[in-house]
Amino acid sequence: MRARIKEFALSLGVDAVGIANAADYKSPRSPDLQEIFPEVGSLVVTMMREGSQIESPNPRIAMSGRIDMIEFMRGVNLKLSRFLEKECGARAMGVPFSYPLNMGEGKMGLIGDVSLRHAAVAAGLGNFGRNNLVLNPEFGSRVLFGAVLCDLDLASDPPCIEEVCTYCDICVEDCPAGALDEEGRTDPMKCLKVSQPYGIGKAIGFWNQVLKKSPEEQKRMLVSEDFMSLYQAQSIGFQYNCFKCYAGCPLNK
Ligand code: B12
Repeated sequence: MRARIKEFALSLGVDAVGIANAADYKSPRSPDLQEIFPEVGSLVVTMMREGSQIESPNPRIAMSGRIDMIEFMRGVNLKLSRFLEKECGARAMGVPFSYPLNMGEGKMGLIGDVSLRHAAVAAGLGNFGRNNLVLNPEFGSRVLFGAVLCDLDLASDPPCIEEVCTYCDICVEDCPAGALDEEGRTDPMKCLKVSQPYGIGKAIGFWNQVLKKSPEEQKRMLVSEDFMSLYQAQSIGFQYNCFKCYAGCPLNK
C-alpha cells in the first residue's frame, strides 16, 4: 500500500514523498498529534522545491511564486487525502501548509499544529541545517513541505543520516535581521520584522498612530502606501518579503 500512496503523491507533481509513523514524529514544542486526530497512525509528507522566483529583487514577484506554491500544495493535500480515503479505506486530514495558525496566548501564530520540519525529518526527507530549516540531500534547503495525517499504521522511511548542511554560515551572514545569530534558534520577532513588513506588528503600530491623529491626518493615513500595503497583505494572507536564509544557500546551486 505504501508504494501506491507514494506513486500517487509523486504523480501529483511533488518532488519527493516520505512516510513517518506517528510514533516517530517528535516535536517537543508542538501539540500532540492525537489532539488533532486521536486515531492518527502515520504522516504522508510531501516535498516541493521552490523555483528561481524567490531570487527576484522584486518582492511581489518573489511572493507570487510562494502563493502559487501554497495553492499547489493545498491541492496536493486535498487530492492525497481523497486518495487515502477512497483507495486505501483510510481516514485522512491535511495539515495547513502555513496558516491558519493558533493565535492564542503562548502560541501567537509561531507554533503550527503540526511541525512540518519535524514531520519531514521523521519521514526521512532531510535534517536540520544551520538556518534551522530542513535540508534535503538532493535539493538542499530550497524546499517546502506538506503533510497529510491518516489512520493507517505505516512504517517510517529510513532516516536521513547524512549531514546535509556544511555549516558555511552564509545563511547567517545573509540574514538581514540577524535572526540566526544564535545557533539552533531563529529569533522569530527579528525574522518577522523583515520577512513580513506588513504583518501584525506593523498593523498594531499603524492603528495606534491613527488613533492619535487629527481627522485630517487620519484621512491622509488611509490613502498612504502603508495602509494600502497592510490592506493588501490582509486580503491575501501572510506575505513574505525575505527568502535570504535559503535563497543564497550554496547547496541549491
Ligand atoms: C511559525 C512559522 C514560522 C515563524 C516561526 C519560526 C519557528 N521558530 O518555528 C517565522 C515567521 C519566524 C517563520 C520564518 C520562516 N519560515 Co516558517 N513556518 C512556520 C510554521 C507555520 C510553524 C513552525 C513551528 O511550528 N515552529 C515551532 C516549533 C516546531 O519550533 P521549535 O520546536 O522551536 O523547533 C525549532 C528549533 O528548536 C530548532 N530545532 C528543533 N529541532 C532541531 C534539531 C536540530 C539538529 C537543529 C539544528 C535545530 C532544531 O529548529 C526549529 C525551527 O526553528 C511552519 C509550517 C509548519 N506547520 O510547520 C513554517 C515553515 C517552518 N517555514 C518555512 C519557511 C521556508 C520559512 C522562512 C524561510 C520564511 C519564508 N520566506 O518562507 C523563514 C525561515 C526562518 C528560519 N530560517 O528559521 C518552511 C520551512 C521549510 C524547510 N525547508 O525547512 C515551513 C516548514 C513551511 C512549509 N510548509 O514548508 N516561520
